[in-house]
Amino acid sequence: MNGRSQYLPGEGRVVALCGGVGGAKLAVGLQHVLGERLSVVVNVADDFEHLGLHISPDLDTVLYTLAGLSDPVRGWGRSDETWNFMEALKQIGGETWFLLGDRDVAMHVERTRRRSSGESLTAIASDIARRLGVRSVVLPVTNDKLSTMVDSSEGELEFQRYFVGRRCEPVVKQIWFNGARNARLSEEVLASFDAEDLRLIILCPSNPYLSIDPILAVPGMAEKLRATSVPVVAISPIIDGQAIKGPTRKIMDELGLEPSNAEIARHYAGLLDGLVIDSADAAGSADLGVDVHPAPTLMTDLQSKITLAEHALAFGESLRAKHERRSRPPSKGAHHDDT
Ligand code: FO1
Repeated sequence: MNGRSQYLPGEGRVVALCGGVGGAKLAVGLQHVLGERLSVVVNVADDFEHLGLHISPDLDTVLYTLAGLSDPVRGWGRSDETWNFMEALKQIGGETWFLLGDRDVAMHVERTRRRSSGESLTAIASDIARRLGVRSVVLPVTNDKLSTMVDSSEGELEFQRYFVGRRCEPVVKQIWFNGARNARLSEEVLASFDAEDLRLIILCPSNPYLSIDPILAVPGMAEKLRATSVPVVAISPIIDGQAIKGPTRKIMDELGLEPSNAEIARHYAGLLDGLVIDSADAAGSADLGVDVHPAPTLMTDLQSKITLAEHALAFGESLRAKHERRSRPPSKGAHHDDT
């Protein structure tokens, strides 16, 4: 399928559910095609308090990436960063396991100040997005506290302690989301799903277990996906039988899951109409239980991000006709872990 010929630019809105680095790459491609018609709903379960600051890693990754300010090598933080703050902190014996660049610190200080004075994460993100020249709408999934927790070979770890502090080395036994039971979808997120001209919902190729599941864990989100009258399309993080990005493969192994598109389709069962898989995995993908669209999913430069976005949008359009009358089975995924 040629994405360009089948998507109708200029019509309707698209909502994308997104984690950090991997998902933000696709968001860049989607923003290029859709501009302000894109709403990116971002995971906030990686957020934590550190050095007295409220850090929102995935939100900042999406904001910096869509503003063209992110570091192209790390994927997180800002490009042209300096590290005087960290060096000075180290000198006086402060905590340095989590790196905060000098420019990035401004974001955390300002967000912390505005939250203390009563502003919501949503309002702050929206204002900062505008100031940074981001064209799309960037929405934290909730303004409430939501925290990914990892039960590991080293006991219970808060997400950033596992991910950054221990570099994902401990064996993962279970993942859950503290606060999920009481978290509420923000009004702006609800409005983005209820928009009359909503045309498509996309699950970005973020880590399903660490980045998309916490979004789905907020009460009402999975129901929105099941009940929506527009197609829901996910982009698989599997390329050539491997999970390309970060610790996805390791976590799947540890949770006893095979790193395959079949497993990704099973994980999102009941929520999806279609799965974009990598062209390298096209053979043997007929029986995944959802419509499948092969495309080049490795995003190395701007053009590959735009091309994948165009494929996802064109695939979504092709599913709209089929989608008129459908009845989805209940989700098999248990997305409401809590303590
Ligand atoms: N990731 C790292 O691997 N090491 C870091 O020191 C680190 C610092 C950091 C600071 C601000 C920020 O917004 C993100 C940062 N990240 C860092 C990335 C981030 O913690 C993870 O990639 C995500 O939480 C997973 O999506």
